Amino acid sequence: MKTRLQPLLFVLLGSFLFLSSCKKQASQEATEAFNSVIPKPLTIDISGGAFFLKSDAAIGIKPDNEKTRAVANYLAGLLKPATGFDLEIQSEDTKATIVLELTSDESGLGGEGYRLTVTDDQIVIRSSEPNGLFYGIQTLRQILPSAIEATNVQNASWEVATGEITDRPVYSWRGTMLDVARHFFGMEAVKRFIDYNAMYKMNKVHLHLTDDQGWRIEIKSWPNLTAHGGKTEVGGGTGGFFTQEQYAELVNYAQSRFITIIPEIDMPGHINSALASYGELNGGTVVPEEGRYKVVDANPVLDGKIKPTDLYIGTEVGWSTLRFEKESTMRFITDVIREISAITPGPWIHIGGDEAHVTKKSDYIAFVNKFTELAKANGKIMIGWEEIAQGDIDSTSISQHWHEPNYARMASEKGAKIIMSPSTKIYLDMQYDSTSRIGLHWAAYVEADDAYNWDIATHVEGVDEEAILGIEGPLWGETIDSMEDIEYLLFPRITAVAELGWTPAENRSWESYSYRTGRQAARWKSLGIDYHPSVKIPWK
Ligand code: TNX
Repeated sequence: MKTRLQPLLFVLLGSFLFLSSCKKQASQEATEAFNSVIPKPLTIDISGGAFFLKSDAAIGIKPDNEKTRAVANYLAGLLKPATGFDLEIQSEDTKATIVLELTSDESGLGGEGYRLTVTDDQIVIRSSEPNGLFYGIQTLRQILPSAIEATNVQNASWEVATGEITDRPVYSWRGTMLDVARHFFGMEAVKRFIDYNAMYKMNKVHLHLTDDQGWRIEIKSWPNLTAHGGKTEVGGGTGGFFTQEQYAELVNYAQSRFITIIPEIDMPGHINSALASYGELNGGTVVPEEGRYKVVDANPVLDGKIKPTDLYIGTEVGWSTLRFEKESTMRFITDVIREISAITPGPWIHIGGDEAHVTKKSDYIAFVNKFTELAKANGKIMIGWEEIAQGDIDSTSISQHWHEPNYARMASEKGAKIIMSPSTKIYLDMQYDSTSRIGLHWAAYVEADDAYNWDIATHVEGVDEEAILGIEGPLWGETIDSMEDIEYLLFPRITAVAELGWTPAENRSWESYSYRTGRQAARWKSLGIDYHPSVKIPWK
């Protein structure tokens, strides 16, 4: 009896062991998604199994505090529309289906770094700071099926391949700029723009709030700036502006996505919208001279007062200026910098400083020095476009390189910090090629590969690498007037900005990046993004 039953028992035991260890293998799709994250993570280890997100899943947070709750709520909100799941948040629970844990054990990865571990029954994201948890969530988003981005419930199997990703960024400054001055974009568009940046782990969004064509931020002590100066835009549309309360809402929205808003008030040039709003700021008539412009002192007078300039709806640059010697100018810049600083919790304020072609050089330098002093007095770090290197700047200022390598070297020699925005590589308003329906091409045509194939650290020879904070891709607004226009110029190039800023040069290659970018298209379609189907990318 004993001997006859034994083989049968072995067979039964064997098949039980086999069946219980026979976990599901990851599909090719989930495996590819795990390997296609943008920006490319530091290390990726794939272990072959599969995790499935189901409706009974919960999100565990540890420790349970305001910050981990906020991140968990963001995650639940992100997963809800496409899955239809109401994921409960469980306090101090490291056994939950998805765990978000703050732990000093991961401090080696820095505050923005994270470790994401997927096993067949659990997903754990660990970081030393909430920022890292948020970036881990962005990675999780990309390793879920692309249908996760849909705005209504999808009939999908929410599979994630098992494995581990450890990650951290190279640069602390990763961002883009949106010009809301040439054409105005309202709250909804700017929020979307912020979300697109968050998706690729960017941490700065710079808003170009004023220019010749429009003043877009309320200044309570100078109300006509927006009442009059905000009324139009390039081409003659109705323009618009943000109240200070709306601006605060944008700052908070960005902050909840670990993005700092950098407000730019462009001075002393690019200032016609202010000169058109207040005659007392108008320092003279601008006349063309040998293809450039010149300010003549003749002040047109109306009713005993200096006449303001006319509003401007064209696209020429470099023809307007504040006058340093005017008392009203000093009051104006003092008030504006004070009010902007007061509504901006972040440490930075951008004072423009570009293309002041009709400002006397000595006045320009005096302006930069005055801006530096005012920014400091208001507790802010001053950022300016590269030309500010001509002023007495030091390690407390930041210069944004866009065109002239000499200015970048000059800033570096003076000890200033540098943000890289070279127009020939990463100006997001440049056309991809001559057939692009919108965009400019004064700097270059910037195809997807041009935007990717360069390096922040080595782009300008002779700049101290330590001085470089990171990267910003500016989207100037002369030719864009809708969300579709923004998306067409932003996608796919935003992924190049993100990867250059995040991933070490030795981990980057065009072959890998273009493949991974090609796989983003399905996500962008789910999100309704009108991306440019660049011929350089192998779209999937
Ligand atoms: C130059 S770059 C400008 C902007 C224009 C842009 C168009 C810089 C600091 N100034 O005023 O909008 O080119 O590409």
